[in-house]
Amino acid sequence: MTDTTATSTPAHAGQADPFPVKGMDAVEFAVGNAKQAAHYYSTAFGMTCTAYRGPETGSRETAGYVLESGGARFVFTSVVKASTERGAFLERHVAEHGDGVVDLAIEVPDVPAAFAYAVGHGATALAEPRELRDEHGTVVLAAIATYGQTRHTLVDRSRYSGPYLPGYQARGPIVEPVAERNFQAIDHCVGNVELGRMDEWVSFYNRVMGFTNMKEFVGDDIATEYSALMSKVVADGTRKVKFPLNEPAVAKRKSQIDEYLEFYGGPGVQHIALATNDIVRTVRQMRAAGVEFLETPDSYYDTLGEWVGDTRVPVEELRELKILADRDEDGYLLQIFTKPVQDRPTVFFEMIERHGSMGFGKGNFKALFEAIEREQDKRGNL
Ligand code: TYF
Ligand code: FE
Repeated sequence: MTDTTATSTPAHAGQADPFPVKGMDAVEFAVGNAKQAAHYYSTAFGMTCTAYRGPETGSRETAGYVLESGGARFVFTSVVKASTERGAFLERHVAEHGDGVVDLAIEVPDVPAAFAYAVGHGATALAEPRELRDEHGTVVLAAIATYGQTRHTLVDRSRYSGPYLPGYQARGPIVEPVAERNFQAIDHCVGNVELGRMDEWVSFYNRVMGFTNMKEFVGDDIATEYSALMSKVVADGTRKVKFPLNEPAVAKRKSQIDEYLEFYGGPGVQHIALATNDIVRTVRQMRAAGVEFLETPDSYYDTLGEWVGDTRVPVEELRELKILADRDEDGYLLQIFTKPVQDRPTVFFEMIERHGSMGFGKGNFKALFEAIEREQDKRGNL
């Protein structure tokens, strides 16, 4: 965790950003049963279903549910009856990986320009720029490949006022919405890649999207001691889109990243971090709804005050809810991690409340990785 390339300031200060982005557009999951996933993310995560497509709306191949919480948008897609390449791909994706992320869609101001830049710098094109129209206007889409079977759709919805995309119809919530939303934005999306491949994927984002490295990373020293992973973070010039990338490290025990790669069947999205402005209320609400979070030992809280100092939330309340805290030169953050949200030990979520800190909680890596290792041990993974 040595700081070499400190870049908290916008990366392209004074220069034109080579790949301007507006933010994350959506995270799309391919799942075995989108109807039930939509219900879980409504009841357990407090998200609101806003749009749907399926056989009833003329989509014979797939059913898709759009769920929102503030500016965070998830889409859950299941195959009803495969009839195209995409349907067959989604069916295979679920068979091979279980429920998982197929698309980290990014909103950009100019899709043809972004696509041309990415492909011109070596990205694999998955879908050429195309316009989709309905009575709500026009959306422009294109797609490029990233790690594993994951892709980045590039979206321009500046001339569109519909609920999501042409083909989706607005619909009401599945359950009575929570009084106050649990989170309002996607903070970062983390990818797990194979041993020795992390730097290639960091270069991919540097080259293809002009993303630059953030200063926080897990290097060799930490990797072998306890984390069993290496990690670097790339982000766009405005730091709205942040993609940490992990690879397994050879350490004392089986890496949590190796476990992921084995059970997911290859590289893919490991966790999605969701920004909340009241992590206490969020965690109370999600725990009450049955969401399981990683445990943190009491000893963590016995010394927390000494190095983190005062935070908005008293240490005793952090201890009660097992929320972690970290501080750096810019401020502090509060964070907590769910256990995997499917039977495979693969995708999980993080809730994060930032107060100035642009970091990822490196002061917590030891406590966090020990908590993950206790879960690995329960699964017989020693
Ligand atoms: O996104 C991050 O970097 C933090 C820390 O397996 C982290 O959330 C890194 C690796 C991991 C779990 C959390
Ligand atoms: Fe994270």
